[in-house]
Amino acid sequence: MEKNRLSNSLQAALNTQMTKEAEAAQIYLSYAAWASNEGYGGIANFLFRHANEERNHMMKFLEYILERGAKVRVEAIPAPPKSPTNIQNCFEQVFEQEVDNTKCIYKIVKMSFDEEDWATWHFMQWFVKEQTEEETLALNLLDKIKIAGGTNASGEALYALDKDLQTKSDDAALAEEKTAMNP
Ligand code: OFO
Repeated sequence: MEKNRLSNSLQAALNTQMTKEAEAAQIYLSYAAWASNEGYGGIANFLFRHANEERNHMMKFLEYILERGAKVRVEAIPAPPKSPTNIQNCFEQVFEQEVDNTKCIYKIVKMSFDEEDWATWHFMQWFVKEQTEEETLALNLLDKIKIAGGTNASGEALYALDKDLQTKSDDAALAEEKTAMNP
């Protein structure tokens, strides 16, 4: 009896994405370590929390592949890129990394749509929303850094930003949750 409910192509794509989420976790981890070394404890804390989020995403893919009776392939994780040069560069790289991940997520959404694999399509919708949230969060942070002075931000402004990120929520409020009274 055939138990695998995924096509070969979706099984491969979901496995690749599982490793991509692990790679994202490593990238956040390396940026967090860099920020901590630079003395930005709050930013490091924020990035460490995000590394855990990405690891949770990896687990979601792993669990889903198993749930569909398919085979999990645990592979080597590519090394993260070199350390950022400053705080602005750090969050620019975070944003680019998230956009790149969104493109990979969209490819799987399209594949599942084309194959009429509605279970996978439905599973992937959680990631579509999550990516919008993560891109928004990175963009909001880049705005804050710009207001603080960008690459010329004063030590005082960076100190305030670092403090802010220590306790900042890990989620960004999305348009669908907003109202006229609560924009
Ligand atoms: Fe950056 O979020 Fe995973 O998918």
